[in-house]
Amino acid sequence: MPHDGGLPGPGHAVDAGTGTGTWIVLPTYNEAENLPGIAHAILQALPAAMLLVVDDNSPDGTGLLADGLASLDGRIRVRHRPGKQGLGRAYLDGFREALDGGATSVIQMDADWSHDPGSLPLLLGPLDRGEADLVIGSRYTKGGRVEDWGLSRRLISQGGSLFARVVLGLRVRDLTGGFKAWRGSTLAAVPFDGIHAGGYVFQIEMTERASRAGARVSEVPITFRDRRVGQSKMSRRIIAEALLVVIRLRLDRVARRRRDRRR
Ligand SMILES: Nc1nc2c(ncn2[C@@H]2O[C@H](COP(=O)(O)OP(=O)(O)OP(=O)(O)O)[C@@H](O)[C@H]2O)c(=O)[nH]1
Ligand SMILES: [Mg+2]
Repeated sequence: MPHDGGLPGPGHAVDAGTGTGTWIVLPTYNEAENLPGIAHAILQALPAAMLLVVDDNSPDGTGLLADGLASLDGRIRVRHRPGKQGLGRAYLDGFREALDGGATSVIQMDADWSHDPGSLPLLLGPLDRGEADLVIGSRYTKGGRVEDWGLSRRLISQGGSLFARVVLGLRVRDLTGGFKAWRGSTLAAVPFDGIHAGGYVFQIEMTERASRAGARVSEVPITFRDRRVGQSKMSRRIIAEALLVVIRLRLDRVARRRRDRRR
């Protein structure tokens, strides 16, 4: 087994410089216009990394395009899923494959240029130096930024992060972002079962689970840009769901504590 499933520890150094042992998991749904460029930029930033595209049978042919890229470059792999099952499920599938493939660190990012491939070495830095087990590319830490967003979307995003931070008692400023670097052993220690797979909730819950398992979480500043081309999938329903699930997570935690006390 390439991953030990044990708790994170400082003894697991990774080589961040070129991305040796790093797998980047890139979920795609209708990203044909973005994929070739972003794949190229990712592997330019981390030439020794593996890039795993997880495509949900995109109607625009992103999956075929990914196969073409993979046939030209041995660092690129493609996981095809039969249909759109949401971002969270795509990530979990990709994480499993990366860990089974022996990844010592796993990066998750969007394919729409919101997450700058130029920040990849920065994201791996704290893992490499043994300072953290989960690094979050953060819009809301000192030096972090969001470009192109109007006031309402800013307020929703920042408010959502703040809400989750207070309700869950976590010390992370950007809980809803999806640009993260995981130490492989830390990711392997996070239970995937029963996780809420909806976009925002998924990001919050993964960080919550890692933190509960003892992972050291740190944030590095990023500049987040709105997607370059393609359709946004933001909706009121997703936001409402996220708020409710955060409250549920908190209640679950209280219930767990009570149960443990009774034992
Ligand atoms: N495999 C897979 N990828 C998805 C799915 N939904 C979204 N993605 C990808 O996940 C990444 C983030 O999704 P986005 O649609 O950009 O979501 P967002 O950033 O919250 O919203 P916008 O950027 O405003 O559209 C992108 O690379 C998408 O192509 C899905 O159901 N399956
Ligand atoms: Mg996006």
